Amino acid sequence: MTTGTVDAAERYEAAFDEAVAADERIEPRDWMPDAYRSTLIRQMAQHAHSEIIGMQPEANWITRAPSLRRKAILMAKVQDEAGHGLYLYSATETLGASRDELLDKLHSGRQRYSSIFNYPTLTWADVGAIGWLVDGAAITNQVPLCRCSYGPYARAMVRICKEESFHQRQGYELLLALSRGTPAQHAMAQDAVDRWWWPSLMMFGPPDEESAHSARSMLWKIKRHSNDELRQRFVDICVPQAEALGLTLPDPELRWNEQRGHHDFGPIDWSEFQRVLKGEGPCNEQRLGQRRRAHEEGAWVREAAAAHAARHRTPRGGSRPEQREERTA
Ligand code: FAQ
Repeated sequence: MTTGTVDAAERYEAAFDEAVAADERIEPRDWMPDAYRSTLIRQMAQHAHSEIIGMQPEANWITRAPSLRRKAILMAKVQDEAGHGLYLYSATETLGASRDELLDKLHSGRQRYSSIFNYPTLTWADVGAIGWLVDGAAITNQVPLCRCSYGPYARAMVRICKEESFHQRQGYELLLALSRGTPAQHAMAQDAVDRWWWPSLMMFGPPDEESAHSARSMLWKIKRHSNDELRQRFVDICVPQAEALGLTLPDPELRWNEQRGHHDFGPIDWSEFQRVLKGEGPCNEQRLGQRRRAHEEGAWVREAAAAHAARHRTPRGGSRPEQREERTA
């Protein structure tokens, strides 16, 4: 490498560091370190995959929703999750990763999706618990991502968070209706919260001392808070909400700590988290199998869409093929 090239590389890196320090956004055509790019692709792809795999547990209840109103709300929510996946795949494509490549990595198990979607939805109350807890955890984690240093990701997150907030409210309202319903409905709501509470806490990722990527991601302002900080924030938000719902959180060690100004909570079973990450959760096989099947069965839609796009693509300064045919006819 010549001295001139070294100087230029150093200048680019300094400009990148300054932009991050000044809270400016990094845009797709800006120079960025390779590791920043690959960290973003890893996190954003995992996030996109989570959105589309996350459609499955709730979609399981669309045909069995107890009323037309509940069914319409649930269908809209599941469609929103598909939309979030699409914004995030598009945002990831701005980093030079193609959607085909990302989906291939998901289907072959080379890229992750959130651990939470490997748990089953056993009753209708699970739809409420997912809205309240899973979407609630997602918002807590994602609101700071609206200030992520990478522009396309941050902008996608603004819209996603608005929609997630509706999702969280519909889950809360659903659980409230069940909690105030018959004793059997109340018990069903409590059982769902008992099963979803701990996996929701795991969504925030491993404890800070075991989080491989946090320190660097925070330095680059991709992440604004550590996994444990956000987990604590979530617990503090949920405790009064659970009281208002008339439901209990399944943790005997949960109590307000005056000194810390936060709730203390019991130990998380990280061995369960690791098992789920290794593919040994209750639904890993089912979720990935269903995703692969949906992809294969949707091949004809992708082919038709590509053929339609090619047919309507107007060459620069020229006319569409069918227009040319009309003229020569
Ligand atoms: N599940 O060093 P860290 C939603 C992996 S969207 C699986 O702490 P990082 C909406 C991590 O990838 C939910 N894997 O990693 C919805 C890494 O593995 P690697 C998804 C996990 O990236 C609601 C390793 O562990 N949200 O719910 C998990 O700094 C309802 C070490 O971890 C996002 O993706 C996990 N829970 O922090 C949809 C938000 N946690 O790559 C439908 C964006 C960690 O080295 C219905 N992502 N790992 O092999 C983030 O904020 C971060 O990526 C974290 C992890 C916080 C998830």
